[in-house]
Amino acid sequence: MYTQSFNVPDAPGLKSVPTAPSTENSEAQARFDSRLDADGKIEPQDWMPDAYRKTLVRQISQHAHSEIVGMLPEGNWISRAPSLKRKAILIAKVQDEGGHGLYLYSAAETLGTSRDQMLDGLHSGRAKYSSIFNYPTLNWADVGVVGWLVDGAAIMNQIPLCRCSYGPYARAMIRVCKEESFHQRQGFEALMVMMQGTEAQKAMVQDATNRFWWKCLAMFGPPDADSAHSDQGMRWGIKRISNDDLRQKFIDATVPQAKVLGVTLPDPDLKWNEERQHHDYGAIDWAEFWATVNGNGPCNKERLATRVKAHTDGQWVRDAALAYARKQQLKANKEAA
Ligand code: FAQ
Repeated sequence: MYTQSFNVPDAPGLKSVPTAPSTENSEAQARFDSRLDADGKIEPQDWMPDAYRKTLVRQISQHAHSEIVGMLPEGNWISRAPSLKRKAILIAKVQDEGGHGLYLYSAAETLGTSRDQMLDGLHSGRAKYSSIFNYPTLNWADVGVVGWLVDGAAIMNQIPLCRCSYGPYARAMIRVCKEESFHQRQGFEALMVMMQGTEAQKAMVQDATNRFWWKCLAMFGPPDADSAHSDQGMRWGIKRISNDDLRQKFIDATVPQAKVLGVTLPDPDLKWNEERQHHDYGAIDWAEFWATVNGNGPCNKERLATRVKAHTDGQWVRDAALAYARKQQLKANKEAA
């Protein structure tokens, strides 16, 4: 389905470095520009323009927040999974998402921000996380559809990020994509089983697909024409493929999967366009997307409240870890004296 081998060329003409280099440090800027021109990596110790650093902190921290908030809709079903096997798979998957958050927070920390600062951004509502996690998971089929479509969309977006110009982010993405690829397959397999079951089970899968399809298309971000960060992100080699192009690739890859599964994608305008060699599709409700991104989706308040409570309840763990580290340090100092 989606594997590390999924790759596509960069959008032509968009990867060149900014035409107006900063005057703050022209020699370092020239080195930075030529590294990007040569498709090389920028590492934490390298000089980089402030705006590049800020963009990375914004994107990587939002991505990390999405992973840990993304644990909540699926975590909701761990205690109600229909079998021991499904429960074990789901626990492992949710745990993987927490791990992805950790790789990503660590990658962002190399840019000079702290975990506390990033979490403060999330908990105060200043920082964004993916819109998709503000929708509820109402039945067991939703868990399968999250794996199939949400992880599927996430991989489509993340595989180009394995070639991102910032080394720590690119390397984190390689591991994340391998795990997401397993997540997507397990979701599809769980749905295949349900589609061979009773009429009621098949109806649950169709209902979950109907509710998640359009929200997954919006995960790729606003249309290119309205995407504030795309042009600069592409020039810096952070983004490699535009929001609309990734969305189109996701649709083209998912249509045949829906056929195999036996579900209908809820878009009467979805059809193959011979001339474009792509599927045409209907209009996405961007007003609903922005309302959700801006805090007014069905579960925004619940998600944030759950995260804040988990953080507050975990204070004693962080205190204990720090006390233990201090004790070990004192012991080491004594032994060295
Ligand atoms: N939701 O100018 P652009 C996952 C914001 S991980 C919320 O196009 P950009 C794993 C955007 O931040 C899913 N906000 O922005 C999993 C910006 O606002 P700002 C997360 C969105 O950065 C699976 C404004 O709109 N993946 O699912 C969204 O160039 C299952 C303008 O947009 C990543 O984060 C949205 N959908 O492109 C876990 C991947 N779209 O910051 C558990 C890395 C846009 O100015 C279970 N991120 N916005 O206030 C990216 O590739 C990019 O940041 C995009 C947005 C493509 C998301």
